[in-house]
Amino acid sequence: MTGELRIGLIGTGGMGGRHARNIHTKVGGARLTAVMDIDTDRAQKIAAPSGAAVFADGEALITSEEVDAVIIASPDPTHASLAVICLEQRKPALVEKPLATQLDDAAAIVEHEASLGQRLLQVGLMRHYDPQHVAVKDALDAGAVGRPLMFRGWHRNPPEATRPTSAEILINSAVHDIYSARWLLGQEVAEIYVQGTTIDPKRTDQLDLQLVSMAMNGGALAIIEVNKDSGFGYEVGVEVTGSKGIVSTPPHHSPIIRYDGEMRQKVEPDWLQRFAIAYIREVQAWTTAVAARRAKGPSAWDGYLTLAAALAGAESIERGAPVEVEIPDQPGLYT
Ligand code: ISE
Repeated sequence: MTGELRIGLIGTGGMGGRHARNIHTKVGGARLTAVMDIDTDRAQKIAAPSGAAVFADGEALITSEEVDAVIIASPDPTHASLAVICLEQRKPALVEKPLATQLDDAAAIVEHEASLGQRLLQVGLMRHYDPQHVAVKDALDAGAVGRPLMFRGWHRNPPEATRPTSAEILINSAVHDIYSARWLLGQEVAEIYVQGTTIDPKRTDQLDLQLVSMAMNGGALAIIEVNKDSGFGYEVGVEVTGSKGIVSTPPHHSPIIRYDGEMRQKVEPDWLQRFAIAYIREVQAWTTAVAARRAKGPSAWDGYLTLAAALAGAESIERGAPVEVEIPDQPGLYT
């Protein structure tokens, strides 16, 4: 591919808006040429700095000759059908997580992509690009703590205007931590059990704090605390216990201040701040890989497996018991 990669963006909310800003100002070799959102005023504003065309329809954007590659950052339930159009058009796409909200849709996407024999999709499981997570992965790969035995993750969110259901929390939030556990341990989720608690006992389908316990297929264990409303800000970290030691992400990016009899450290308010660098690195890595026609990074297969575990987790809440996660044969494309 010669010249700049021409990117079409579908969805201009918090995440889409951030990707657009990064492409305008921080990512080299790429330019935003098309934008689509049902909120056309917002789309116009996002498109303006690069003079991108504004589309009223996702399919029209994907099929546009002015678009080489697509970012799908629209609401979760729309991801799967838009990803399918990208595959039909053979257009590379960065699909925000979750890849789909229904497992059958995710399976169909994996099957479709595998049948093309070409990786076109990357899924926005962006912990993969966070310098803190990468440092933990590098330490594990270097054998710094021996054989990984257990993953522990914490994922404390700020409150949202609309309270999600327990299943939505698993599908939208916990997929990140499920990905981190698989990636860092190098094992798949074999069984999952989710327990939770709520501040309002009447809202039994809206667990505020979930404790996700997983048995991995290589014998390691994993636990994740997912808090939908921490009450103090946003915090994500991981710790892996190995046979010879423990490696973990440091607490926060900001300085620790000791003053007036107190020791304080600022907590980031949300993921856009906590993962600011990861989002730039993610889109830069994606555009570079697309331009070189060598897709890397979290794949549709990762999207499928993280969703399978999240949905099994939701089922385990219903059943009050652990649920096995079926791991299908991995298509050769993803090995
Ligand atoms: C959000 O959509 C994200 O992707 C954030 O990384 C995650 O921490 C948050 O829980 C999600 O709602």
